[in-house]
Amino acid sequence: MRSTMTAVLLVAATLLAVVTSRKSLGHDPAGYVYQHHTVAHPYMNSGMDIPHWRIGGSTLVTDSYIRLTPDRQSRRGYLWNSRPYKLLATQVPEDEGSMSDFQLDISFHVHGQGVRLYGDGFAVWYTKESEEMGPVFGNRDKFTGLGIFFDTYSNVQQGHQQYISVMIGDGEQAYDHDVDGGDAKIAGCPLRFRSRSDEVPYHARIIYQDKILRMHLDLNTGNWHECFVVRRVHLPPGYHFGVTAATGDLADNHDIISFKVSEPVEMDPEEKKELMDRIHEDEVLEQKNPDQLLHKGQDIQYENPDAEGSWFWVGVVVVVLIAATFGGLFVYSKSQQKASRFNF
Ligand SMILES: [Ca+2]
Repeated sequence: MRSTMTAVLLVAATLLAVVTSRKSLGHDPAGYVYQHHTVAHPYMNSGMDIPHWRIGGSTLVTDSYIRLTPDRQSRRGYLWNSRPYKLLATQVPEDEGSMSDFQLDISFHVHGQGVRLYGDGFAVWYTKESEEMGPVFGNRDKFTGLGIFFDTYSNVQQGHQQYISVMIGDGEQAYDHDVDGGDAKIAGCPLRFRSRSDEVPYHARIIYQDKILRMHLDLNTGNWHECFVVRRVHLPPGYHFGVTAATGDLADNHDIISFKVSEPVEMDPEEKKELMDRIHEDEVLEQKNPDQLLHKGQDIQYENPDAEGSWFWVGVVVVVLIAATFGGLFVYSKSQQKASRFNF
């Protein structure tokens, strides 16, 4: 099992990212919505339960959102779909594409009182295991399947560099928080998905179709921005959808407004052609470097305030280096002058 999953991981390939944005196609899925795997307002239509979903930890359901963690330290909360995806053969006709294809639309709102201090983030799951609390954004470690991490705190940089990353777990590989996932990540993007408390929710669309996994976000700009595309991803039917969140020393409200699973629709011809061209380019690159089966995509660099900050520090370093070089040359020429005085 281990060797099979490792082989699957090794051939998962992240396409080189391009900065694309598509006009918003709306936030409602265009395909058939699987109600048993969907949670949307009103959440509780009978008693205190959400049909087909389980909550745990700090999760609190209100009329307008499902709060996985409040803006308080050291909390963990989950929302898990109790029904495995498409495990029942009668649920979906066999001719509806691959048995485990899906589109997942999530509306979320990450916010809190902290202006400079907030964390840790939330994660979206499609995994074999479910309802087990643990250290990976509130979920257990060493999961089997898909994890997408909306990380508000960079442990590597010790600062608030918001980053979304994806990992395919084999049940043995750990998620290392100290390095924000490290080499276990197969793709990601530096999008700022946290918003103010008075802002409306943001939207993520994750599509798994024909072994290609892609994610777009609409941060209320009216456009969908690509976060990543990974091909050769193998996710079987029968796993569970879930979303979890955690706070530690730093805290935030992690709210889920809706979580909708639907049948992915055919891509529009233009989008499909662009994707096929990128896959072709990727295959050509792969043939040139047959030893490097896993090549990570370059992150998309969006304009954001952090980028300005980074360029400022790059500028400072360049100025210091130039000053040090000229300073060094000056000292060197002076010492040469001194030496020459004593040499003749
Ligand atoms: Ca982190």
